[in-house]
Amino acid sequence: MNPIQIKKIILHKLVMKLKDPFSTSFGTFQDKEFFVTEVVDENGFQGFGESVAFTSPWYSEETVKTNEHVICDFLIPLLFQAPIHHPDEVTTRFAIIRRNNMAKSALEGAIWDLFAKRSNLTLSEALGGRKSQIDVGISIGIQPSVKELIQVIENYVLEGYKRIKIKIKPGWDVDVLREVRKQFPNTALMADANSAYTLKDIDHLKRLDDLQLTMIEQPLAHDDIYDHAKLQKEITTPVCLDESIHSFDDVRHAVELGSCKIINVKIGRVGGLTESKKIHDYCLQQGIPVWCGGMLEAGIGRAHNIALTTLDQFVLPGDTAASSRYWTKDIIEPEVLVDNGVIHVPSKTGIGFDVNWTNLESYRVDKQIFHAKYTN
Ligand code: OSB
Ligand code: MG
Repeated sequence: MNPIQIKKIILHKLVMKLKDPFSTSFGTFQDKEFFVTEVVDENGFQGFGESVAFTSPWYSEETVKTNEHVICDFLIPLLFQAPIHHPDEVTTRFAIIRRNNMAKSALEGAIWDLFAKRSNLTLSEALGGRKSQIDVGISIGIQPSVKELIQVIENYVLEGYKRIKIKIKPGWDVDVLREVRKQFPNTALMADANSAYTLKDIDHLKRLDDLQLTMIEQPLAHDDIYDHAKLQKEITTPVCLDESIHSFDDVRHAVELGSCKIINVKIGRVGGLTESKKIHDYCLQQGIPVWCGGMLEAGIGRAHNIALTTLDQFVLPGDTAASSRYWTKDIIEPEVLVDNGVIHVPSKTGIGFDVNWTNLESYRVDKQIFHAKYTN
């Protein structure tokens, strides 16, 4: 295939209001500000990506503003240096820039979509995915009361979600989960602490062991891999790492140390689909289950998550819930539908969904266009 000659890159800045605020141990989200990246090639094919960093550096150090700075001032110029033969080259080309994985991923994802469309493949096929439908779970934010939490869970269980994830923090953990387990004895349940605990809490976290949780996600520090290994030795609930994982090597270190038994893959956090696939392939070989995390994405990011989840080792339901769980109207059509806990993988090429420009423009607050000038 001829190399991709990028003609222009368009950065659409959007602000979308969440239907309901989403609360975690580190803060509450009311709306989502992010970029849709659009990469246009010499034939007029368009590839789309989404940036996932939030406005505040609570979950990770990247923010909407750092994404913009790094994308505009460093990454786009690197893409304009030379044509691209395969999306894997983007990761190599971006390696000169340290970290800033969410900024990198926003562009890399658009190039994967573009590459798949040029190749007349779905993004799932281009990545090597084989599932035609994926199982999904849902992540539930911290609620005002246990009663309300149980009501919310009840609704999602009735909708068919395959696994319920409950956000926890000190003071909203063991007792809440025990009550939930009592009400839902046969539902797959897990807890996400978003780094709210330390090794001093080992005895407290041991109290989760008899609740048959599928896993506890990121109990300890966001930048730790070592202490999680100490914790995992002391508790029977499987530990899953989220915030601590930024690369294939982080996964390798965590697996070699025994820091976790499960990996949450977020495409943005690890710098793109190429790195996600590398992590997937290693976990498949090591027998480590993986699942696809979420960053409250709009439709384009959601479509990328669906495609990634079609890879074999995504054996646990992810956080890719229906568009309607987050947004009154999404930026893609059709929007992402969940049918009894399952998403049917679209069969159109690339991400498999069309951009709904009317909706996208209704959320757009800024647009920047960059024209390619190849330097060699
Ligand atoms: O830790 O997985 C997380 C939302 C924002 C920031 C971090 C996390 C989350 C979620 C929700 O759990 C995932 C989603 O529904 O997109
Ligand atoms: Mg998490």
